[in-house]
Amino acid sequence: MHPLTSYLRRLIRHKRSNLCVSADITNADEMLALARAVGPSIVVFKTHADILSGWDPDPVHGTGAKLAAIARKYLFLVFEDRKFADIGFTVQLQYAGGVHRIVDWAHIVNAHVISGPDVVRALQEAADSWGGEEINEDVGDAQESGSDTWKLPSKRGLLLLAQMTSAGNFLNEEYTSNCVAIARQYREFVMGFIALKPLNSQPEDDFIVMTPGCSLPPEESLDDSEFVPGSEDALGQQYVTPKELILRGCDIVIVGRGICNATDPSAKAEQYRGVAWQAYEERPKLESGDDI
Ligand code: S5P
Repeated sequence: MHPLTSYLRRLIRHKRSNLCVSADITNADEMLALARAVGPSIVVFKTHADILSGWDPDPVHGTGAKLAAIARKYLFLVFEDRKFADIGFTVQLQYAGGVHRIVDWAHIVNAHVISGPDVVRALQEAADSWGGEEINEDVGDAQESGSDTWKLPSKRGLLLLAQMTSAGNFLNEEYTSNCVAIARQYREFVMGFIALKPLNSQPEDDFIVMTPGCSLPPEESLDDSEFVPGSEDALGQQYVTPKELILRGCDIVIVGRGICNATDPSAKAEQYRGVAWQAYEERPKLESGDDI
């Protein structure tokens, strides 16, 4: 099993959380404030670095280093939702270079395999060339949250986009199974998938599944910041409840606007965590190792 997958599975049980908050907001300082606010309730924090104004690129004191420090304090993994999709040479530059230097601070990234399997090999090479040492500025609240028990694996991980939530997308069954085949070739780097359901089918498969398009039914919600499950937003995003996703066997539910736009994001994250965790405890234990 990928070391970050086993780390994540332990975190899930420790924090009683299957929740990933997606920071779909557009200012770097607000993104860091959100990470602190929802930190206690989540196991993964998902970013879109390229939508943020005010990104500080300093490798030691900048936004990425601060986010990594907050992640260490509250015990969660950082997932940069970069959706790499280019030729191998280019994705290596996008992963390790530019303003964001994603590999320095994001434990997990994701990729489309539309350009073929070499995108995975290229990202793996870039991850392997990365020093393995996180440079975390001490941002005041970044005390070491744990002993060796929570020592982060020094490896980076990749999720493949095997299915999507947007209406009319082209990721059909054949594409999904090709994705799984590529993941099997690169087990030491690929942790799993963005998908709508678990995709493990062979005994040695231990891929994790993270699923967006998640929203609470209006009658259960603390406020009106989300979309109605079973319906779409104005741009084709399709929603399912956290309970249904977890009962299907998904490991992590990803929630963006339902939490980011809430009156009280930290209370809302805690509500999502509770609902998803209750479903997780109710579901029969799967063979994928989620109860190990
Ligand atoms: O198929 C997908 C894959 C992803 S990563 N559908 C998605 O919605 N996402 C991301 O999840 C999307 O980029 C956004 O950041 C988040 C969903 O946000 P929400 O506001 O709809 O919960």
